[in-house]
Amino acid sequence: MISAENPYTTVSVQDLLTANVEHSSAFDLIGYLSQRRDMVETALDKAIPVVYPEKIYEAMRYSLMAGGKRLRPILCIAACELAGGSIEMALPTACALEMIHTMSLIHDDLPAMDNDDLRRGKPTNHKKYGEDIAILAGDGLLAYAFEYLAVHTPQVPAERLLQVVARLGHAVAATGLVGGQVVDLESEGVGDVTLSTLNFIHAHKTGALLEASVVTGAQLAGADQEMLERCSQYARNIGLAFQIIDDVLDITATGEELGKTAGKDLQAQKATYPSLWGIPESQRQAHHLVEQAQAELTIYGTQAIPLMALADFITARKS
Ligand code: GRG
Repeated sequence: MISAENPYTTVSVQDLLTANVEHSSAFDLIGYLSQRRDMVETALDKAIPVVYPEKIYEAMRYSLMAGGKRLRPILCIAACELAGGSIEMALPTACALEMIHTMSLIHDDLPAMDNDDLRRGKPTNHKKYGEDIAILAGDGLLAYAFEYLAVHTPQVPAERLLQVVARLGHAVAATGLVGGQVVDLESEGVGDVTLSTLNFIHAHKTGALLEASVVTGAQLAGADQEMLERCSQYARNIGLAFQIIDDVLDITATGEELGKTAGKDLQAQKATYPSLWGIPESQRQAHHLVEQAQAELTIYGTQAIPLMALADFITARKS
């Protein structure tokens, strides 16, 4: 949906039209993203109703339903379809990924972490509900994500579902988001952060959940080892490209476009890809990573077009 209500969370038509879509010239990326996003929003809305104690459910929904590109769920569904699975079997995991991602944004914005006031175009969760409730809203979303996919996934054998649960846990734990965040916090204000430390931070903080999104989608459909490895490599490349573009946008985009405070990295003296390479080289590296990601999937022909187009979207996005 190209919504006027929440400009921070929509996919800009112009971005998509100017994207490099050579792999998908006949593919309606705008329609695809908008249809998938609506589907995910509807499922998320139903997943967490407001019951007693209302305050915590309202706080969880406040951030979860504030929009966002819904990139992780869309990647999960696309990978499941690539591997021959259905949208229905991927949707609960897709929603769980968005719950986990939203949880990480709530905690990342806390005063003890990035201390931010604005997210997805709205006051951050702790600004609206207080730190205590924001921490609990994150905890509630994280725990419920696992319950939700375990209880609601149809047509998937239990042992496959167990692999998905393990993969997600690995992406969130100290082996993933948590580990990346710790090194990020330790690196703040440190003048000489190396490229390998920067890569570690982002492969874990941002890349792990993006990779899990694609890999769990393929796992749900019972993909073979070669496809899982190709999906993994595709996702590692788009994950890094995504973060490089995120760093560039922190400098070039406005707070209104981003829906969060712009220029935060410079202000916090954070090491970023543009600080190491400059903006033009960062953009070139991101494009190269997207091409490498797409090359992993060319053997799947037209079946891979949505994932190819999603990779293009990552470098073309403006928010
Ligand atoms: C997971 C237990 C647990 C703790 C969290 C706070 C933390 C540990 C990790 C931080 C993870 C984080 C916030 C990484 C940044 C990832 C990133 C680039 C977010 C922006 O993603 P978009 O652009 O956002 O997809 P939208 O709003 O579109 O969904």
